[in-house]
Amino acid sequence: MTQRTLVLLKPDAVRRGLIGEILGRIERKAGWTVSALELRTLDRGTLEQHYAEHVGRPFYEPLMDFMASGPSVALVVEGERVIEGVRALAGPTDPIAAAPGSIRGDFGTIVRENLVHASDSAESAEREIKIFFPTLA
Ligand code: RTP
Ligand code: MG
Repeated sequence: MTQRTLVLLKPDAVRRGLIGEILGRIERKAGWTVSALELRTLDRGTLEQHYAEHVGRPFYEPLMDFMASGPSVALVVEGERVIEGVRALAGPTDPIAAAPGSIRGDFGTIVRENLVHASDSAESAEREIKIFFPTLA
């Protein structure tokens, strides 16, 4: 089942020089293709759309500040079961609970600064791809 997903390498990943490390893990999965990619500091409007589901949660404002604190890399990845697959590569939200071998498990300690975002369903993926790459078909 070929799918596409929206992935963000968050500002902590970019600051720490982990773009290549994380992109490499995604790229090396058989048959997966990076089909769009951009480095950009995300503005408030973009982040409000992206994190609309979390409005009102206690972590919302600190999350928005963190996500606007420096450049992120946004990318679209296409391939076999890529939605579930990138989330498996990332590991659970809390990096301390994430197994070694996963991106968050290998590099993270703080829940907010957990290095990556990956769409959680086909519906989220289509919604999020439109936010970051509005010209993509
Ligand atoms: P993401 O959407 O970024 O892939 O992460 P996720 O599905 O694993 O986590 P989600 O529940 O959607 O939360 C979005 C992001 O908010 C930050 N967060 N901080 N308690 C906290 O301080 C807290 N909880 C969540 C994380 O950056 C999380 O990825
Ligand atoms: Mg999420």
